[in-house]
Amino acid sequence: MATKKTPSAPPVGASNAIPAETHQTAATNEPVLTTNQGVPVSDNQNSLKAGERGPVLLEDFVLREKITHFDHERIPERIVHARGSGAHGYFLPYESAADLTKAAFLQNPKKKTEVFARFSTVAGGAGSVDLPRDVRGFSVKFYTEEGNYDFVGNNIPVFFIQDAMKFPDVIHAVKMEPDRGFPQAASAHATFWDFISLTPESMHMIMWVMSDRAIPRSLRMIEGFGVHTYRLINAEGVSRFVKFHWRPVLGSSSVIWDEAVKISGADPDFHRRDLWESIERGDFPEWEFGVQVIEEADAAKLDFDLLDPTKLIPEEIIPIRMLGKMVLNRNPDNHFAETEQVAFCPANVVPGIGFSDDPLLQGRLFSYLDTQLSRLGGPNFHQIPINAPRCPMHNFQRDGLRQMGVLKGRVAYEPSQIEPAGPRECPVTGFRTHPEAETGEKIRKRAETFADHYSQARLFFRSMTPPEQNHIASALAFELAKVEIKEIRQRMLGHLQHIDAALHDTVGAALGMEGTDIDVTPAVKPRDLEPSPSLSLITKAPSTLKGRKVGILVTDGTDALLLESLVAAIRKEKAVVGLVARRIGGFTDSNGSMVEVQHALSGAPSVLFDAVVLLPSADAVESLVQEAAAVNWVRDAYGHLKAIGHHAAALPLLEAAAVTVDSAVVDVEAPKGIRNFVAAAKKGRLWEREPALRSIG
Ligand code: HDD
Repeated sequence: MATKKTPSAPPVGASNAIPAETHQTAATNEPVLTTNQGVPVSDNQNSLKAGERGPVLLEDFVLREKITHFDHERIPERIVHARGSGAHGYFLPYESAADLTKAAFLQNPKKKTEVFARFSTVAGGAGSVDLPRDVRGFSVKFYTEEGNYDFVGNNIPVFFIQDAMKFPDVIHAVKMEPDRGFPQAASAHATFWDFISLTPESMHMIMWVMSDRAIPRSLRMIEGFGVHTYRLINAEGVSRFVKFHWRPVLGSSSVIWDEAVKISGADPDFHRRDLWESIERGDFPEWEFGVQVIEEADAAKLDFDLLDPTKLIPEEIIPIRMLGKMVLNRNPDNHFAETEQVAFCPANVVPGIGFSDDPLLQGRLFSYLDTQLSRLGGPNFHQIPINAPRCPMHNFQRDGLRQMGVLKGRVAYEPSQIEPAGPRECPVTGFRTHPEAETGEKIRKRAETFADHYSQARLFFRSMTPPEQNHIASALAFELAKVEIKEIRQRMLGHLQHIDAALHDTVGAALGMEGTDIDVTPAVKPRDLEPSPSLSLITKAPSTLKGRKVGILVTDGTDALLLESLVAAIRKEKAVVGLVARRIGGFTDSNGSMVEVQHALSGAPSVLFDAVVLLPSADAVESLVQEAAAVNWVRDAYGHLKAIGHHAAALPLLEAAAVTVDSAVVDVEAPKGIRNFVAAAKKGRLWEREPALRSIG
């Protein structure tokens, strides 16, 4: 039988091709960017808005097509924020916030609202590690009596870009490079810095992402920010602008980069495990929820545009008013059903909360529901238990993929004579958009008021303590050293010059590229703003061991009494003790009792603890000195600036690890030794130790 020849399909885009000349830029002969319909695009930087500071228009088919395509690029994992950890809990207001908002869940200090929170990294896949250098997502679904309100923010108060039109670009740049499929969960590669170095508006966020904020100690210790300006509207219809904040009650701490690298290997689930275990043991994470309030009439007095998501308002200028507290007190029953299938959406608001015209927010209002249609398999994902409102829900939407309800009746519309008693709109309790006057041309244009890209980057850097500044410089040197294209590094040095001359010089020297900058001309001359000490984690670090973990290295013959006193003192501070021995089976203490331990030395490097104590017996210490894992345990704790408690028998181990005794290396057998160790551990890290141990670059 003769084989039938299948005609080959025409190449995509070949048939009816528009003449080539309309698809080449006049200036450089590059191919013209088009939509998926082949329509040439005039502006790939700005959404279509009603006036340059106005809201984005639904008519913007270029934006909608670009975002729709992006939203559906990964199935079924989230295109961003794929790796997340979640927990259930509740929110309780401190007092009525009726002066600010009519939102029901913010009225009554006796009324708890159920919540589900999810924390995430942005760039990595669902199976990636917990501690890459990255932004953390901070999402909270409030199941209020007026429907679901979703807070969908980050642990950093500003963003890389000013317009949602650029979101697919920045995410494509940071994700693994499409041809080679690496690197996973890392911004230290050429495509990310290529995009960033050509996007001056990202410089403020870059300072944050290169700071220790991007490597948090625990999800229980991250701050949360709404990033955009939102509105709160009270019962009288008065609208005020707000910036939303979450503050962890435990205080904020970070790890340092060398720890992050080692933790990623020792425990890739470091954050997820920590959140899970703390809830299991009844040590419930808590956050305060607050707002910075800006009267509409005062918005113009700020020295930047409130609609620009690359800017923050220092707390020294507008303090945060705390509205209430969230407590996470229950782990999910099933990770997939809850943490994976939960769908957050910034468009899910309740009466009393409203949006601003921030063009990044406006794009987000479209993107989330759209992406969830494919991730969660159709338009009925609001019926999945974790997404379903806890209050009654009635409407005429019917059918569709994965419809779980058996909805009765003949009428699925209104008005209706057949079924006059169906659900009907209610002008009194129904959601109303704050009536804001909008004027202006339909236009793709970035407002002039968005043009200052360096002043707040400089403000952030100059608000840091010296160790924090050094870490930013080291992070930049680390990341840029991984960029093989010299011009990208040179252009970044050009930007750093406008942020801080010392930072620029330090990074330039660390890269060995002094004097090679590619000059960058700022659109607006950077200004010197008043530093904001509240932006520094070190400045506001609480003195506490609460929620932290102390590792105690034990061996056969460890002094039982000393161990008991130490454990009691540490637990009194509401910290967790982890006993580490060579074998997981346990050890025999000085009383001859067999004691269980939680960790084997080989699997529990000291990076997993916030402070350590060395309690080997005199007989066992020599064998530890021969053991790299034990020596590294001590050396790393010292290098990571932690408090180290010890007794006389441990001195050979301190010596083998080249530890120089300082105020955080404490003999726990000395008078008040345990108390002194606890005091040193409560300080977190001994920053004064760092300059002798680590240089930049
Ligand atoms: Fe987004 C997920 C936070 C800009 C589009 N985003 C997502 C999540 C968080 C944020 C926390 C994870 C939610 C979860 O746990 O399920 N995103 C932000 C913040 C932004 C931001 C704070 C800037 C201020 N995002 C942003 C833009 C767009 C998106 C500009 C698109 C126009 N984001 C998405 C998305 C995701 C998402 C593609 C992926 C998975 C999902 O929504 O459900 O729609």
